[in-house]
Amino acid sequence: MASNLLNGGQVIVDYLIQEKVPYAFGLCGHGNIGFIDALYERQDDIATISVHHETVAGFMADVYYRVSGQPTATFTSCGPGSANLPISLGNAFLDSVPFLAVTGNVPTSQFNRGAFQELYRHYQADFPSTVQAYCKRVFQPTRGEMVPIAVRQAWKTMVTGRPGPVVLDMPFDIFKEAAAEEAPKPEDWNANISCRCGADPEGLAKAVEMLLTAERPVILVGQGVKYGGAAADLLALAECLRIPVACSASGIGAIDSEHPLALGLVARNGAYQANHATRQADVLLALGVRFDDRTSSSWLPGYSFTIPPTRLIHVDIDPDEIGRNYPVALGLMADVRTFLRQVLGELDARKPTGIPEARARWLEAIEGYRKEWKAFIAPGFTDDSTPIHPQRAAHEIDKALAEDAILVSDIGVHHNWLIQFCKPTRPDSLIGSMGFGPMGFGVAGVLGAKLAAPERPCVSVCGDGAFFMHASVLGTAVEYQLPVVWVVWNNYAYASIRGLQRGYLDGRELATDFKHPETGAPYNPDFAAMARSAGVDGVSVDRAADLGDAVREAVAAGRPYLIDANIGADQNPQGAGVWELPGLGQSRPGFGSRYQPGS
Ligand SMILES: Cc1ncc(C[n+]2csc(CCOP(=O)(O)OP(=O)(O)O)c2C)c(N)n1
Ligand SMILES: [Mg+2]
Repeated sequence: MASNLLNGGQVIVDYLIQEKVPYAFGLCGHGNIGFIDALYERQDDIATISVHHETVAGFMADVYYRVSGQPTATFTSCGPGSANLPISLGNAFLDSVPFLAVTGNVPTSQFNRGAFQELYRHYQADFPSTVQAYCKRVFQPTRGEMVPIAVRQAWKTMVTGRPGPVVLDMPFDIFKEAAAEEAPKPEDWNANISCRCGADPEGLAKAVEMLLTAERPVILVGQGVKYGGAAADLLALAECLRIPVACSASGIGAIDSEHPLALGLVARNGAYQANHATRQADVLLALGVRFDDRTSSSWLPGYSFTIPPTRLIHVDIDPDEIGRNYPVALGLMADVRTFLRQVLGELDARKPTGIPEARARWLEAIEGYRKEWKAFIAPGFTDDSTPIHPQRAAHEIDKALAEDAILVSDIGVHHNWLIQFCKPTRPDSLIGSMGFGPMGFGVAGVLGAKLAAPERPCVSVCGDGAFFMHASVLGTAVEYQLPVVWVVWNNYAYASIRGLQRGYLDGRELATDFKHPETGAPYNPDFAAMARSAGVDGVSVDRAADLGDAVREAVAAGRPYLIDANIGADQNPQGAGVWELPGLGQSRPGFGSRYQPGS
Protein backbone atom coordinates (compact mmCIF):
# COMPACT_ATOMS: atom_id res chain seq x y z
CA MET A 1 0.00 0.00 0.00
CA ALA A 2 1.11 3.55 -0.60
CA SER A 3 2.88 5.26 2.27
CA ASN A 4 0.54 8.28 2.35
CA LEU A 5 -2.15 6.15 3.98
CA LEU A 6 -2.91 6.49 7.66
CA ASN A 7 -1.75 3.54 9.70
CA GLY A 8 -3.95 1.61 12.11
CA GLY A 9 -2.96 3.67 15.15
CA GLN A 10 -3.54 6.92 13.28
CA VAL A 11 -6.98 5.82 12.13
CA ILE A 12 -8.02 5.04 15.70
CA VAL A 13 -6.66 8.30 17.10
CA ASP A 14 -8.23 10.35 14.33
CA TYR A 15 -11.57 8.64 14.90
CA LEU A 16 -11.36 9.34 18.65
CA ILE A 17 -10.64 13.00 17.96
CA GLN A 18 -13.61 13.21 15.63
CA GLU A 19 -15.75 11.71 18.39
CA LYS A 20 -14.47 14.55 20.62
CA VAL A 21 -12.58 12.27 22.98
CA PRO A 22 -10.45 14.66 25.05
CA TYR A 23 -8.33 12.09 26.88
CA ALA A 24 -6.69 8.72 26.42
CA PHE A 25 -5.81 7.14 29.79
CA GLY A 26 -3.28 4.37 29.92
CA LEU A 27 0.08 2.83 30.55
CA CYS A 28 2.83 1.98 28.12
CA GLY A 29 4.38 -1.33 27.15
CA HIS A 30 6.22 -2.64 24.15
CA GLY A 31 2.87 -3.81 22.81
CA ASN A 32 1.34 -0.35 22.46
CA ILE A 33 4.16 2.05 21.63
CA GLY A 34 2.80 2.15 18.08
CA PHE A 35 -0.45 3.54 19.44
CA ILE A 36 1.31 5.99 21.75
CA ASP A 37 3.18 7.21 18.70
CA ALA A 38 -0.13 8.04 17.02
CA LEU A 39 -1.23 9.88 20.18
CA TYR A 40 2.09 11.73 20.15
CA GLU A 41 1.38 13.14 16.69
CA ARG A 42 -2.02 14.44 17.68
CA GLN A 43 -1.28 15.64 21.21
CA ASP A 44 -2.77 19.05 20.48
CA ASP A 45 -6.12 17.39 19.84
CA ILE A 46 -6.20 14.60 22.42
CA ALA A 47 -4.35 14.57 25.74
CA THR A 48 -2.60 11.47 26.95
CA ILE A 49 -2.73 10.70 30.66
CA SER A 50 -0.12 8.18 31.78
CA VAL A 51 -1.00 6.36 35.02
CA HIS A 52 0.79 3.94 37.34
CA HIS A 53 -1.65 1.02 37.16
CA GLU A 54 -3.86 0.07 34.22
CA THR A 55 -6.92 -0.44 36.41
CA VAL A 56 -6.65 3.23 37.36
CA ALA A 57 -6.87 4.20 33.68
CA GLY A 58 -10.09 2.22 33.31
CA PHE A 59 -11.66 3.74 36.43
CA MET A 60 -10.74 7.23 35.24
CA ALA A 61 -12.36 6.65 31.86
CA ASP A 62 -15.39 5.19 33.61
CA VAL A 63 -15.98 8.11 35.96
CA TYR A 64 -15.12 10.63 33.26
CA TYR A 65 -18.19 9.35 31.42
CA ARG A 66 -20.40 9.25 34.52
CA VAL A 67 -19.73 12.94 35.06
CA SER A 68 -19.62 14.27 31.51
CA GLY A 69 -21.55 11.79 29.35
CA GLN A 70 -18.56 11.71 26.98
CA PRO A 71 -16.89 8.32 26.41
CA THR A 72 -13.10 8.27 26.36
CA ALA A 73 -10.42 5.66 25.62
CA THR A 74 -7.77 3.68 27.42
CA PHE A 75 -4.54 2.24 26.07
CA THR A 76 -2.71 -0.73 27.54
CA SER A 77 0.05 -3.02 26.38
CA CYS A 78 -0.05 -6.72 25.50
CA GLY A 79 -0.06 -9.47 28.13
CA PRO A 80 0.03 -8.27 31.76
CA GLY A 81 -0.57 -4.61 30.93
CA SER A 82 -3.95 -5.37 29.45
CA ALA A 83 -4.56 -8.14 31.98
CA ASN A 84 -4.73 -5.36 34.58
CA LEU A 85 -7.74 -3.91 32.78
CA PRO A 86 -10.60 -6.45 33.14
CA ILE A 87 -11.48 -5.18 36.63
CA SER A 88 -12.34 -1.78 35.22
CA LEU A 89 -13.96 -3.28 32.15
CA GLY A 90 -16.17 -5.48 34.32
CA ASN A 91 -17.06 -2.51 36.46
CA ALA A 92 -18.08 -0.39 33.49
CA PHE A 93 -19.88 -3.32 31.87
CA LEU A 94 -22.09 -4.06 34.87
CA ASP A 95 -22.85 -0.37 35.40
CA SER A 96 -23.50 0.22 31.66
CA VAL A 97 -20.70 2.73 31.20
CA PRO A 98 -18.94 3.01 27.82
CA PHE A 99 -15.25 3.44 27.17
CA LEU A 100 -13.06 2.18 24.35
CA ALA A 101 -10.18 0.02 25.55
CA VAL A 102 -7.41 -0.11 22.97
CA THR A 103 -5.31 -3.10 24.00
CA GLY A 104 -2.03 -4.13 22.40
CA ASN A 105 -1.29 -7.67 21.34
CA VAL A 106 1.62 -9.56 19.79
CA PRO A 107 2.36 -9.07 16.07
CA THR A 108 0.20 -11.12 13.70
CA SER A 109 3.36 -12.70 12.26
CA GLN A 110 4.08 -14.12 15.71
CA PHE A 111 0.59 -15.44 16.50
CA ASN A 112 0.73 -18.85 18.14
CA ARG A 113 4.50 -18.90 18.48
CA GLY A 114 4.52 -18.07 22.14
CA ALA A 115 6.24 -14.74 21.74
CA PHE A 116 6.84 -12.60 24.84
CA GLN A 117 3.51 -11.97 26.60
CA GLU A 118 1.33 -13.88 24.13
CA LEU A 119 -1.54 -15.84 25.65
CA TYR A 120 -1.38 -18.75 23.20
CA ARG A 121 -1.99 -22.05 24.99
CA HIS A 122 -5.69 -22.29 24.06
CA TYR A 123 -5.81 -20.00 21.06
CA GLN A 124 -3.48 -17.52 19.40
CA ALA A 125 -3.24 -13.95 20.77
CA ASP A 126 -6.08 -14.84 23.02
CA PHE A 127 -6.80 -11.65 24.93
CA PRO A 128 -10.33 -11.59 23.45
CA SER A 129 -11.39 -14.68 25.40
CA THR A 130 -9.87 -13.23 28.56
CA VAL A 131 -12.18 -10.23 28.43
CA GLN A 132 -15.17 -11.72 26.71
CA ALA A 133 -17.25 -11.82 29.89
CA TYR A 134 -16.07 -8.38 30.97
CA CYS A 135 -17.16 -6.17 28.13
CA LYS A 136 -19.85 -5.68 25.55
CA ARG A 137 -17.79 -6.83 22.59
CA VAL A 138 -14.20 -7.41 21.49
CA PHE A 139 -12.83 -6.48 18.05
CA GLN A 140 -9.48 -7.79 16.86
CA PRO A 141 -8.51 -6.51 13.40
CA THR A 142 -5.64 -8.51 11.92
CA ARG A 143 -4.94 -6.38 8.84
CA GLY A 144 -4.55 -2.62 8.56
CA GLU A 145 -7.54 -2.26 6.28
CA MET A 146 -9.76 -3.86 8.93
CA VAL A 147 -9.10 -1.05 11.42
CA PRO A 148 -11.52 1.59 10.07
CA ILE A 149 -14.39 -0.88 10.17
CA ALA A 150 -13.40 -2.14 13.60
CA VAL A 151 -13.12 1.30 15.14
CA ARG A 152 -16.45 2.61 13.87
CA GLN A 153 -18.24 -0.61 14.77
CA ALA A 154 -16.59 -0.70 18.19
CA TRP A 155 -17.76 2.85 18.88
CA LYS A 156 -21.27 2.11 17.75
CA THR A 157 -21.53 -1.03 19.86
CA MET A 158 -20.25 0.90 22.85
CA VAL A 159 -22.73 3.78 22.79
CA THR A 160 -25.93 2.33 21.34
CA GLY A 161 -28.67 0.43 23.16
CA ARG A 162 -27.45 -0.25 26.67
CA PRO A 163 -23.99 1.33 26.70
CA GLY A 164 -20.92 -0.58 27.81
CA PRO A 165 -17.16 -0.83 27.37
CA VAL A 166 -15.74 -2.30 24.18
CA VAL A 167 -12.26 -3.69 23.58
CA LEU A 168 -10.33 -2.97 20.40
CA ASP A 169 -7.50 -5.50 20.56
CA MET A 170 -4.71 -4.48 18.22
CA PRO A 171 -1.85 -6.74 17.20
CA PHE A 172 1.43 -4.83 17.41
CA ASP A 173 2.04 -4.59 13.65
CA ILE A 174 -1.46 -3.34 12.89
CA PHE A 175 -0.84 -0.06 14.72
CA LYS A 176 1.82 0.72 12.12
CA GLU A 177 0.35 -1.03 9.10
CA ALA A 178 -1.19 1.14 6.38
CA ALA A 179 -4.92 1.20 6.92
CA ALA A 180 -6.86 3.84 4.99
CA GLU A 181 -6.70 7.24 3.38
CA GLU A 182 -8.80 8.64 6.16
CA ALA A 183 -10.61 7.52 9.28
CA PRO A 184 -14.34 6.84 9.11
CA LYS A 185 -16.58 9.84 9.70
CA PRO A 186 -18.83 9.69 12.78
CA GLU A 187 -21.49 11.62 10.88
CA ASP A 188 -21.67 8.82 8.31
CA TRP A 189 -21.78 5.98 10.78
CA ASN A 190 -22.59 6.78 14.37
CA ALA A 191 -23.53 10.40 14.93
CA ASN A 192 -27.08 10.07 13.68
CA ILE A 193 -28.19 6.92 15.47
CA SER A 194 -30.81 7.33 18.18
CA CYS A 195 -31.77 4.63 20.64
CA ARG A 196 -34.30 6.78 22.44
CA CYS A 197 -37.07 4.33 21.63
CA GLY A 198 -40.44 4.77 23.30
CA ALA A 199 -42.88 2.20 24.63
CA ASP A 200 -45.46 0.72 22.29
CA PRO A 201 -48.76 2.68 22.35
CA GLU A 202 -50.82 -0.09 23.94
CA GLY A 203 -48.28 -0.64 26.67
CA LEU A 204 -48.11 3.07 27.31
CA ALA A 205 -51.88 3.36 27.67
CA LYS A 206 -51.88 0.43 30.07
CA ALA A 207 -49.09 1.96 32.15
CA VAL A 208 -50.93 5.28 32.44
CA GLU A 209 -54.13 3.49 33.41
CA MET A 210 -52.33 1.52 36.10
CA LEU A 211 -50.71 4.64 37.52
CA LEU A 212 -53.96 6.61 37.54
CA THR A 213 -55.93 3.91 39.30
CA ALA A 214 -53.24 2.89 41.79
CA GLU A 215 -53.91 3.53 45.47
CA ARG A 216 -50.37 3.06 46.75
CA PRO A 217 -48.06 3.72 43.80
CA VAL A 218 -44.29 4.14 44.09
CA ILE A 219 -41.72 4.98 41.43
CA LEU A 220 -38.40 3.19 41.80
CA VAL A 221 -35.49 4.74 39.92
CA GLY A 222 -32.08 3.39 39.04
CA GLN A 223 -29.12 4.31 36.97
CA GLY A 224 -31.14 4.47 33.75
CA VAL A 225 -32.79 7.64 34.97
CA LYS A 226 -29.53 9.34 35.89
CA TYR A 227 -27.47 8.45 32.86
CA GLY A 228 -30.45 8.60 30.52
CA GLY A 229 -30.84 12.29 31.40
CA ALA A 230 -34.37 11.70 32.63
CA ALA A 231 -34.26 13.44 36.02
CA ALA A 232 -36.36 16.47 34.99
CA ASP A 233 -39.04 14.29 33.42
CA LEU A 234 -39.07 12.02 36.45
CA LEU A 235 -39.71 15.00 38.68
CA ALA A 236 -42.48 16.23 36.40
CA LEU A 237 -44.27 12.87 36.54
CA ALA A 238 -43.82 12.43 40.28
CA GLU A 239 -45.21 15.90 40.96
CA CYS A 240 -48.00 15.61 38.42
CA LEU A 241 -49.40 12.42 39.96
CA ARG A 242 -47.98 12.94 43.47
CA ILE A 243 -46.21 9.59 43.40
CA PRO A 244 -43.36 9.08 45.87
CA VAL A 245 -39.96 8.19 44.43
CA ALA A 246 -37.56 5.65 45.91
CA CYS A 247 -34.04 4.97 44.61
CA SER A 248 -31.84 1.98 44.16
CA ALA A 249 -28.25 2.75 45.17
CA SER A 250 -27.50 3.59 41.53
CA GLY A 251 -30.44 5.97 41.33
CA ILE A 252 -29.58 8.17 44.31
CA GLY A 253 -29.72 11.81 43.30
CA ALA A 254 -32.08 11.22 40.37
CA ILE A 255 -34.50 13.23 42.48
CA ASP A 256 -33.38 15.85 45.01
CA SER A 257 -33.01 13.91 48.27
CA GLU A 258 -34.82 16.69 50.15
CA HIS A 259 -37.85 16.75 47.85
CA PRO A 260 -41.00 15.89 49.83
CA LEU A 261 -41.75 13.02 47.43
CA ALA A 262 -38.23 11.57 47.74
CA LEU A 263 -38.17 8.44 49.89
CA GLY A 264 -34.45 7.71 49.75
CA LEU A 265 -32.65 4.42 49.37
CA VAL A 266 -34.37 1.06 49.01
CA ALA A 267 -31.93 -1.68 49.94
CA ARG A 268 -30.86 -4.18 52.52
CA ASN A 269 -29.81 -1.05 54.44
CA GLY A 270 -32.56 1.12 53.03
CA ALA A 271 -34.52 3.79 54.87
CA TYR A 272 -37.73 2.58 56.51
CA GLN A 273 -40.00 4.95 54.58
CA ALA A 274 -38.45 3.75 51.33
CA ASN A 275 -38.51 -0.01 51.92
CA HIS A 276 -41.84 0.09 53.71
CA ALA A 277 -43.41 2.03 50.84
CA THR A 278 -41.99 -0.11 48.02
CA ARG A 279 -42.93 -3.35 49.76
CA GLN A 280 -46.52 -2.21 50.29
CA ALA A 281 -47.02 -0.56 46.90
CA ASP A 282 -49.92 -1.80 44.81
CA VAL A 283 -48.21 -0.50 41.66
CA LEU A 284 -44.45 -0.12 41.38
CA LEU A 285 -43.10 1.74 38.36
CA ALA A 286 -39.47 0.66 38.01
CA LEU A 287 -37.39 2.82 35.69
CA GLY A 288 -33.96 1.63 34.58
CA VAL A 289 -33.32 -0.64 37.57
CA ARG A 290 -31.91 -4.16 37.75
CA PHE A 291 -33.41 -5.45 41.01
CA ASP A 292 -30.07 -6.74 42.22
CA ASP A 293 -29.80 -8.57 45.54
CA ARG A 294 -28.68 -5.58 47.60
CA THR A 295 -31.59 -3.45 46.40
CA SER A 296 -34.03 -6.32 46.72
CA SER A 297 -33.03 -7.71 50.14
CA SER A 298 -31.84 -10.86 48.36
CA TRP A 299 -35.30 -11.10 46.74
CA LEU A 300 -36.82 -12.25 50.03
CA PRO A 301 -40.40 -10.99 49.91
CA GLY A 302 -41.60 -8.38 52.39
CA TYR A 303 -38.31 -6.55 53.01
CA SER A 304 -37.71 -4.44 49.91
CA PHE A 305 -40.50 -5.63 47.63
CA THR A 306 -43.52 -7.90 47.68
CA ILE A 307 -43.99 -8.69 44.00
CA PRO A 308 -46.64 -10.07 43.59
CA PRO A 309 -49.10 -8.88 44.90
CA THR A 310 -47.42 -5.57 43.96
CA ARG A 311 -48.01 -5.11 40.26
CA LEU A 312 -44.72 -4.23 38.63
CA ILE A 313 -44.31 -1.99 35.60
CA HIS A 314 -40.71 -2.44 34.55
CA VAL A 315 -39.27 -0.10 31.93
CA ASP A 316 -35.74 -0.60 30.62
CA ILE A 317 -33.75 -0.07 27.44
CA ASP A 318 -32.47 -3.63 27.83
CA PRO A 319 -35.23 -6.25 27.72
CA ASP A 320 -32.79 -8.72 29.30
CA GLU A 321 -33.30 -6.98 32.63
CA ILE A 322 -37.10 -7.14 32.44
CA GLY A 323 -38.50 -10.23 34.12
CA ARG A 324 -35.06 -11.33 35.33
CA ASN A 325 -35.92 -11.38 39.01
CA TYR A 326 -39.56 -10.42 39.38
CA PRO A 327 -42.69 -11.20 37.37
CA VAL A 328 -44.07 -8.18 35.59
CA ALA A 329 -47.63 -6.95 35.26
CA LEU A 330 -46.24 -4.84 32.43
CA GLY A 331 -42.75 -4.92 30.93
CA LEU A 332 -41.81 -2.21 28.46
CA MET A 333 -38.61 -2.00 26.51
CA ALA A 334 -38.01 1.72 26.17
CA ASP A 335 -35.61 4.51 26.84
CA VAL A 336 -36.64 5.80 30.23
CA ARG A 337 -36.65 9.47 29.27
CA THR A 338 -38.72 8.90 26.17
CA PHE A 339 -41.13 6.75 28.16
CA LEU A 340 -41.53 9.46 30.80
CA ARG A 341 -42.21 12.05 28.12
CA GLN A 342 -44.77 9.75 26.55
CA VAL A 343 -46.53 9.36 29.89
CA LEU A 344 -46.47 13.10 30.49
CA GLY A 345 -47.92 13.67 27.01
CA GLU A 346 -50.70 11.19 27.68
CA LEU A 347 -51.48 12.82 31.03
CA ASP A 348 -51.52 16.18 29.38
CA ALA A 349 -54.15 14.91 27.00
CA ARG A 350 -56.21 13.24 29.74
CA LYS A 351 -55.84 16.06 32.28
CA PRO A 352 -56.49 14.03 35.44
CA THR A 353 -57.75 16.24 38.23
CA GLY A 354 -57.11 16.17 41.95
CA ILE A 355 -55.39 13.60 44.06
CA PRO A 356 -57.61 10.68 44.97
CA GLU A 357 -58.45 10.15 48.62
CA ALA A 358 -56.54 6.88 48.79
CA ARG A 359 -53.39 8.59 47.48
CA ALA A 360 -53.59 11.28 50.13
CA ARG A 361 -53.82 8.58 52.80
CA TRP A 362 -50.83 6.81 51.28
CA LEU A 363 -48.66 9.91 51.37
CA GLU A 364 -49.72 10.57 54.94
CA ALA A 365 -48.81 7.05 55.99
CA ILE A 366 -45.41 7.46 54.37
CA GLU A 367 -44.83 10.65 56.34
CA GLY A 368 -45.45 8.61 59.46
CA TYR A 369 -42.82 6.03 58.42
CA ARG A 370 -40.40 8.85 57.71
CA LYS A 371 -40.84 10.28 61.21
CA GLU A 372 -40.24 6.90 62.81
CA TRP A 373 -37.08 6.39 60.76
CA LYS A 374 -35.77 9.87 61.53
CA ALA A 375 -36.16 9.27 65.25
CA PHE A 376 -34.33 5.95 64.92
CA ILE A 377 -31.30 7.41 63.13
CA ALA A 378 -31.13 10.70 65.04
CA PRO A 379 -28.51 9.70 67.68
CA GLY A 380 -25.85 8.83 65.09
CA PHE A 381 -25.76 12.40 63.76
CA THR A 382 -24.52 13.85 67.01
CA ASP A 383 -22.37 10.98 68.28
CA ASP A 384 -19.09 12.53 69.36
CA SER A 385 -16.94 9.49 69.95
CA THR A 386 -13.42 8.78 68.71
CA PRO A 387 -12.86 6.86 66.48
CA ILE A 388 -15.48 8.83 64.62
CA HIS A 389 -18.93 7.25 64.39
CA PRO A 390 -19.42 6.27 60.73
CA GLN A 391 -22.86 7.82 60.46
CA ARG A 392 -21.51 11.08 61.84
CA ALA A 393 -18.60 10.86 59.42
CA ALA A 394 -20.86 10.40 56.39
CA HIS A 395 -23.03 13.27 57.59
CA GLU A 396 -20.11 15.64 58.26
CA ILE A 397 -18.55 14.95 54.86
CA ASP A 398 -21.90 15.43 53.13
CA LYS A 399 -22.58 18.69 54.95
CA ALA A 400 -19.13 20.06 54.15
CA LEU A 401 -19.55 19.61 50.40
CA ALA A 402 -21.18 22.21 48.18
CA GLU A 403 -24.18 21.21 46.13
CA ASP A 404 -22.15 20.87 42.96
CA ALA A 405 -19.41 18.75 44.54
CA ILE A 406 -18.81 15.25 43.22
CA LEU A 407 -18.29 12.53 45.79
CA VAL A 408 -16.92 9.32 44.32
CA SER A 409 -17.27 6.46 46.78
CA ASP A 410 -15.13 3.38 46.89
CA ILE A 411 -16.35 -0.11 47.85
CA GLY A 412 -16.73 -1.25 51.43
CA VAL A 413 -18.68 -0.49 54.55
CA HIS A 414 -18.09 3.25 54.05
CA HIS A 415 -20.08 2.96 50.83
CA ASN A 416 -23.06 1.56 52.72
CA TRP A 417 -22.93 4.49 55.11
CA LEU A 418 -22.56 7.03 52.32
CA ILE A 419 -25.49 5.81 50.25
CA GLN A 420 -27.65 5.99 53.34
CA PHE A 421 -26.58 9.33 54.74
CA CYS A 422 -25.43 11.51 51.84
CA LYS A 423 -28.23 13.65 50.50
CA PRO A 424 -27.34 14.64 46.95
CA THR A 425 -29.58 17.15 45.28
CA ARG A 426 -28.48 16.47 41.72
CA PRO A 427 -28.04 13.29 39.68
CA ASP A 428 -24.31 13.56 39.14
CA SER A 429 -22.96 14.30 42.59
CA LEU A 430 -22.79 10.90 44.31
CA ILE A 431 -21.02 8.31 42.22
CA GLY A 432 -20.43 4.70 43.17
CA SER A 433 -19.84 1.33 41.61
CA MET A 434 -22.98 -0.68 42.04
CA GLY A 435 -22.62 -3.83 39.96
CA PHE A 436 -19.07 -5.19 40.04
CA GLY A 437 -17.85 -3.33 43.11
CA PRO A 438 -14.07 -3.34 42.69
CA MET A 439 -11.97 -1.79 45.43
CA GLY A 440 -10.14 1.20 44.01
CA PHE A 441 -13.01 2.49 41.89
CA GLY A 442 -13.39 5.64 43.96
CA VAL A 443 -9.68 6.03 44.76
CA ALA A 444 -8.92 6.29 41.04
CA GLY A 445 -12.25 7.37 39.64
CA VAL A 446 -12.08 10.74 41.36
CA LEU A 447 -9.22 11.68 39.01
CA GLY A 448 -11.51 11.10 36.03
CA ALA A 449 -14.22 13.14 37.73
CA LYS A 450 -11.87 16.09 38.15
CA LEU A 451 -10.83 16.01 34.51
CA ALA A 452 -14.48 15.90 33.50
CA ALA A 453 -15.50 18.76 35.80
CA PRO A 454 -12.43 20.84 36.68
CA GLU A 455 -14.56 23.57 38.20
CA ARG A 456 -16.35 21.28 40.67
CA PRO A 457 -14.94 19.98 43.97
CA CYS A 458 -14.12 16.28 43.55
CA VAL A 459 -13.76 14.11 46.62
CA SER A 460 -13.13 10.40 46.95
CA VAL A 461 -14.24 8.71 50.13
CA CYS A 462 -12.41 5.44 50.19
CA GLY A 463 -11.48 2.61 52.51
CA ASP A 464 -8.01 2.28 53.97
CA GLY A 465 -7.80 -1.13 52.28
CA ALA A 466 -8.63 0.27 48.86
CA PHE A 467 -6.44 3.32 49.21
CA PHE A 468 -3.39 1.23 50.05
CA MET A 469 -4.21 -0.99 47.07
CA HIS A 470 -4.13 1.96 44.66
CA ALA A 471 -1.94 4.56 46.36
CA SER A 472 -0.20 5.21 43.06
CA VAL A 473 -2.95 7.73 42.34
CA LEU A 474 -1.08 10.20 44.53
CA GLY A 475 1.59 10.47 41.89
CA THR A 476 -0.90 10.83 39.05
CA ALA A 477 -2.67 13.69 40.84
CA VAL A 478 0.65 15.48 41.26
CA GLU A 479 1.87 14.84 37.73
CA TYR A 480 -1.31 16.20 36.18
CA GLN A 481 -2.04 18.83 38.86
CA LEU A 482 -5.43 17.40 39.73
CA PRO A 483 -6.69 19.01 42.95
CA VAL A 484 -8.77 16.10 44.18
CA VAL A 485 -9.39 15.19 47.81
CA TRP A 486 -9.16 11.70 49.24
CA VAL A 487 -10.88 11.09 52.54
CA VAL A 488 -9.41 7.78 53.66
CA TRP A 489 -12.04 6.12 55.84
CA ASN A 490 -9.46 4.54 58.06
CA ASN A 491 -10.92 1.72 60.14
CA TYR A 492 -7.80 -0.48 60.14
CA ALA A 493 -9.62 -3.32 58.43
CA TYR A 494 -11.34 -4.73 55.43
CA ALA A 495 -14.21 -3.82 57.67
CA SER A 496 -17.15 -4.74 55.47
CA ILE A 497 -15.88 -8.28 55.20
CA ARG A 498 -14.94 -8.48 58.87
CA GLY A 499 -18.50 -7.40 59.58
CA LEU A 500 -19.72 -10.44 57.66
CA GLN A 501 -17.45 -12.73 59.68
CA ARG A 502 -18.94 -11.22 62.81
CA GLY A 503 -22.51 -11.38 61.56
CA TYR A 504 -22.57 -14.72 59.79
CA LEU A 505 -19.59 -16.72 61.12
CA ASP A 506 -19.84 -16.24 64.89
CA GLY A 507 -16.98 -13.77 64.82
CA ARG A 508 -14.35 -16.13 63.42
CA GLU A 509 -12.16 -13.33 62.13
CA LEU A 510 -9.19 -14.01 59.91
CA ALA A 511 -7.48 -12.03 57.17
CA THR A 512 -9.74 -9.03 57.58
CA ASP A 513 -7.88 -6.61 59.82
CA PHE A 514 -4.53 -4.89 59.79
CA LYS A 515 -2.39 -5.47 62.88
CA HIS A 516 1.10 -4.74 64.04
CA PRO A 517 2.94 -8.10 64.27
CA GLU A 518 4.46 -7.42 67.68
CA THR A 519 1.95 -5.33 69.55
CA GLY A 520 -1.23 -6.57 67.90
CA ALA A 521 -2.31 -2.92 67.73
CA PRO A 522 -4.18 -1.74 64.66
CA TYR A 523 -1.67 -1.11 61.89
CA ASN A 524 -1.75 1.03 58.79
CA PRO A 525 0.81 3.18 57.10
CA ASP A 526 0.60 6.84 58.04
CA PHE A 527 -1.48 7.80 55.01
CA ALA A 528 -1.07 11.53 55.57
CA ALA A 529 2.72 11.17 55.62
CA MET A 530 2.52 8.91 52.59
CA ALA A 531 0.62 11.63 50.77
CA ARG A 532 3.15 14.26 51.76
CA SER A 533 5.98 12.06 50.53
CA ALA A 534 4.31 12.14 47.14
CA GLY A 535 3.89 15.92 47.17
CA VAL A 536 0.23 15.80 48.21
CA ASP A 537 -1.04 17.67 51.28
CA GLY A 538 -1.91 15.23 54.03
CA VAL A 539 -3.61 15.58 57.43
CA SER A 540 -5.04 13.20 60.01
CA VAL A 541 -8.37 13.70 61.75
CA ASP A 542 -9.50 11.92 64.90
CA ARG A 543 -12.44 13.97 66.10
CA ALA A 544 -15.85 14.09 64.51
CA ALA A 545 -16.10 17.82 65.11
CA ASP A 546 -12.97 18.42 63.00
CA LEU A 547 -13.90 16.36 59.99
CA GLY A 548 -16.17 18.87 58.26
CA ASP A 549 -13.61 21.67 58.53
CA ALA A 550 -10.88 19.37 57.28
CA VAL A 551 -12.94 18.60 54.18
CA ARG A 552 -13.72 22.27 53.60
CA GLU A 553 -10.04 23.20 53.93
CA ALA A 554 -8.98 20.40 51.62
CA VAL A 555 -11.40 21.50 48.91
CA ALA A 556 -10.40 25.14 49.33
CA ALA A 557 -6.70 24.30 49.06
CA GLY A 558 -6.98 23.78 45.32
CA ARG A 559 -4.23 21.16 45.49
CA PRO A 560 -4.28 17.36 45.73
CA TYR A 561 -5.12 16.61 49.36
CA LEU A 562 -5.54 13.58 51.60
CA ILE A 563 -7.42 13.37 54.87
CA ASP A 564 -6.70 10.29 56.96
CA ALA A 565 -9.87 9.98 59.04
CA ASN A 566 -9.93 7.65 62.01
CA ILE A 567 -13.37 6.08 61.79
CA GLY A 568 -15.02 3.38 63.90
CA ALA A 569 -15.45 -0.09 62.46
CA ASP A 570 -17.73 -1.66 64.99
CA GLN A 571 -21.07 -0.31 63.78
CA ASN A 572 -22.87 -1.40 60.63
CA PRO A 573 -25.48 0.71 58.91
CA GLN A 574 -28.92 -0.45 59.93
CA GLY A 575 -31.84 -0.48 57.57
CA ALA A 576 -35.26 -1.86 56.90
CA GLY A 577 -34.10 -4.64 54.60
CA VAL A 578 -32.00 -7.76 54.90
CA TRP A 579 -29.27 -9.62 53.02
CA GLU A 580 -28.84 -13.33 52.62
CA LEU A 581 -25.58 -15.16 52.13
CA PRO A 582 -26.99 -18.48 50.99
CA GLY A 583 -25.79 -21.28 53.25
CA LEU A 584 -24.82 -18.85 56.01
CA GLY A 585 -28.17 -17.30 56.71
CA GLN A 586 -29.99 -13.98 56.60
CA SER A 587 -29.38 -10.78 58.45
CA ARG A 588 -32.19 -9.23 60.47
CA PRO A 589 -33.67 -5.83 59.68
CA GLY A 590 -32.28 -3.09 61.89
CA PHE A 591 -35.62 -1.36 61.89
CA GLY A 592 -39.17 -2.64 61.39
CA SER A 593 -40.01 -6.17 60.40
CA ARG A 594 -41.00 -8.21 57.43
CA TYR A 595 -44.15 -6.93 55.77
CA GLN A 596 -46.81 -9.49 55.09
CA PRO A 597 -49.59 -8.45 52.73
CA GLY A 598 -52.95 -8.34 54.47
CA SER A 599 -51.37 -8.00 57.90
C1 LIG B 1 -10.48 -5.71 44.08
C2 LIG B 1 -11.36 -6.23 45.15
N1 LIG B 1 -10.88 -7.14 46.01
C3 LIG B 1 -11.68 -7.63 47.00
C4 LIG B 1 -12.96 -7.21 47.14
C5 LIG B 1 -13.85 -7.74 48.25
N2 LIG B 1 -14.09 -6.68 49.21
C6 LIG B 1 -15.22 -5.93 49.19
S1 LIG B 1 -15.23 -4.73 50.34
C7 LIG B 1 -13.72 -5.22 50.92
C8 LIG B 1 -13.10 -4.51 52.07
C9 LIG B 1 -12.66 -3.17 51.69
O1 LIG B 1 -11.87 -2.65 52.74
P1 LIG B 1 -11.65 -1.11 52.84
O2 LIG B 1 -11.21 -0.59 51.53
O3 LIG B 1 -10.79 -0.81 54.01
O4 LIG B 1 -13.14 -0.57 53.08
P2 LIG B 1 -14.07 -0.77 54.40
O5 LIG B 1 -14.98 -1.92 54.15
O6 LIG B 1 -13.19 -1.00 55.58
O7 LIG B 1 -14.85 0.52 54.48
C10 LIG B 1 -13.23 -6.29 50.21
C11 LIG B 1 -11.94 -6.95 50.49
C12 LIG B 1 -13.42 -6.25 46.19
N3 LIG B 1 -14.66 -5.79 46.22
N4 LIG B 1 -12.59 -5.76 45.23
MG1 LIG C 1 -11.27 -0.34 55.94
